[in-house]
Amino acid sequence: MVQPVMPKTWYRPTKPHKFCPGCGHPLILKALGEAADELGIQNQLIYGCDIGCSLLSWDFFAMDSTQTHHGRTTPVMVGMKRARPELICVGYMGDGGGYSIGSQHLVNSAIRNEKITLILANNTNYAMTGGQLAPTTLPGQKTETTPLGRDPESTGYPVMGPEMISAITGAGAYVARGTVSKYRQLKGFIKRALQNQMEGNGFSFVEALSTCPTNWGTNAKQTWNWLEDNMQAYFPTGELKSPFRKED
Ligand SMILES: Cc1ncc(C[n+]2csc(CCOP(=O)(O)OP(=O)(O)O)c2C)c(N)n1
Ligand code: SF4
Repeated sequence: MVQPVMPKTWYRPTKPHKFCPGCGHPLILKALGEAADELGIQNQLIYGCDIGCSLLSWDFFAMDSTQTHHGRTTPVMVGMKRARPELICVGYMGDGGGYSIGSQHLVNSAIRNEKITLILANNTNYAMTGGQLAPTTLPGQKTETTPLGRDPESTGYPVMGPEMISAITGAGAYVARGTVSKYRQLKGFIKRALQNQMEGNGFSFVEALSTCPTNWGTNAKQTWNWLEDNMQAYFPTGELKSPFRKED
C-alpha cells in the first residue's frame, strides 16, 4: 500500500475545513500553523481545542491534539505542561469558553503565570449554539438572546480580556490582541506567544478578533465592516505586555 506523504507544513492545507464561508477561525488557525512551522516546533507542540466552533479544528492539524469540555481547555493544557514541561502546550477557545464558562480557569492560570499559550477567538457571540449573547457582545449588538440589542445596564459591558490578563499576570507574561483583518500582525503576536513559552518566561495570551457572518447575518462586505468599524473600535489591537519589549 502506498503510504501518504506528510505535507511539509504541519497543518493540512489540502484538507477541506468545516467552518462556514467567511468565518475567522480558519485564519487564526492558519496563523498558528504558519507560526509553528516557522519556529520549527511541530514535533514539540500539543494542541488543545475547546467546545464551540473551535472544536471544528480537532483534526485540522497533523499533530497531537486533544479536545476538551467547554471552558476546560486551559486546565487540560496546564496539566500537560506540568507533566511534560518540554512540550509547547497551546490551547484554542472561543470567547464563551474563555471568558464565561472557563473564566475561573483562565484567571487562575494567568495569576499563577502558567507557562502555556492560549489563543482566544472573539467573535462577539456564542456561535456554535446559534448566536447567543457572549461576554464580548458589543453594547447595542443584536443576538439571539438580545433581539433588541445588548443593554449593558442589565447584561454588563463587554469583557476586555487582554486588559484583564495583563493586569493579573506577573513578569514574563505575554499579552496581545490581534484581528483577522491584520493577518501578518496577528501571526506575529501568535509567534511571540509561542516564543515566550519556548523561552520559559510565563503565561502567553492572544485574543484574536474574529468574524462570524452566519450568526451576525451579514454578507461579505458587512462582515468586514462590522469587524473593522465596530469591533476594532471597541477592542484596541496591539501588544499589552511583552518580555520582548524593554519597557515591560
Ligand atoms: C458544559 C457545557 N455547557 C454548555 C455547552 C453548550 N455550548 C456548546 S458551544 C457553546 C458556545 C460556544 O461559544 P464560544 O465559546 O464563544 O465559541 P464559538 O462557537 O463562538 O467559536 C455552548 C454554550 C456545552 N457544550 N458544555
Ligand atoms: S457559526 Fe460562526 S464561528 Fe462558527 S463556523 Fe460558522 S461563521 Fe465560524
